[in-house]
Amino acid sequence: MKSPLAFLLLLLLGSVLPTPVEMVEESLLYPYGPAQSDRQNPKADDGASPEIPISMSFTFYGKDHRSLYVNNNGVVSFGVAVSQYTPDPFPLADGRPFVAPYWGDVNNALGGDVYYRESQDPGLLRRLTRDMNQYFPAIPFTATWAFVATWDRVAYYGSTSQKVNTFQAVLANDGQVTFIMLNYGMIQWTTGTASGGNATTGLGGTPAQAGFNSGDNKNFYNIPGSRTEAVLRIGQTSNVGVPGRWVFQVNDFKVTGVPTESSSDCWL
Ligand SMILES: *[C@@H]1O[C@H](CO)[C@@H](O)[C@H](O)[C@H]1NC(C)=O
Ligand SMILES: [Ca+2]
Repeated sequence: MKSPLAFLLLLLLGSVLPTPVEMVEESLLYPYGPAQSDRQNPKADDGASPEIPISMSFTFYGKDHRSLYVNNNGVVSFGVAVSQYTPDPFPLADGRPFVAPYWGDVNNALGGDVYYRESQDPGLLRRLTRDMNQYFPAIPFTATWAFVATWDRVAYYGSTSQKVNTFQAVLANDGQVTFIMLNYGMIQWTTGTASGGNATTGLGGTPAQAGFNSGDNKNFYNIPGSRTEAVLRIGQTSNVGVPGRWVFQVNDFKVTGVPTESSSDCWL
C-alpha cells in the first residue's frame, strides 16, 4: 500500500460499488442483448434503426401501426425516425407518435449499445402476461406479441465522464389490448452538452423527457420529473408500485393509476 490515503480511497470506492443494486436493476429489465439475439443500432450520434416492420399491428390510441423505429436518443417512434436530441414536452405540436423511455442526447458512439427485437417467445410472453395481470387485474390480457428496445449503458453527447444510462421500452399486444412498459436501470445523466448540459456531470440544461405522445394532441403523458433535474431519479418512481417501472395501457386512453404531474404519489 503506497499511502493510507489510497487505501482509504479504495475502501470508499468499494463501499459505493453498486453490486446489490445492480442485481435488482437487472432483474427489473426484461432480458436483452446478444444472448437474446437482439439486433443492434448503428453506433452514431442521433442515429436510428432502419424502419422495422412488425408482424402484428400495434394499436396506439386508436391508430394501427405496422412498423416502428428505435432511435438512439431514447425514443421508439412510429412513422418517422427521430434525430432530435433536445426533448420537447408532450404533446408535440407536429403530432409524431412517440414512446419515450428517456428522450435525451444519447451518443452510443461514446459508449453503450441500443438493442431491439420483436418476440413471441413463450417465456417472455408469460412474464408480460403475469406482470400486466398483476398491475391491471380488471383488464383481461394475454400477451401474444412483444417488442423489446433497450438502451444499455449509453453515454451522452459531449461526455467527458464515464456516466451512462440503462433503460428499456417493452411494447406488448394481445391483438386487442396494447401496453407499453418503461423500465429504468442505472440513470446517471440527464443532458448532453448540445442541450445545455455540463460535459463532466451530464446534468443541467434541458434534461431528458420520459413518457409518450400518441400524436392526436389529446392522449399523452409526461412522467413527473421530465425535463427537470428530478428525472435523474426516475428509477425510484413508478405508477405500478415497482420502483423504476411505468406501465400504460395505450390502445385507448386510460387514466387509471396514472398520477398527474403535480401529484407526488409516484415518488417512492
Ligand atoms: C461543470 O460541472 C463541474 C462540476 O460541478 C464544474 O466544476 C464546472 O465548472 C462545470 N462547467 C461548466 C461549464 O459550467
Ligand atoms: Ca445523440
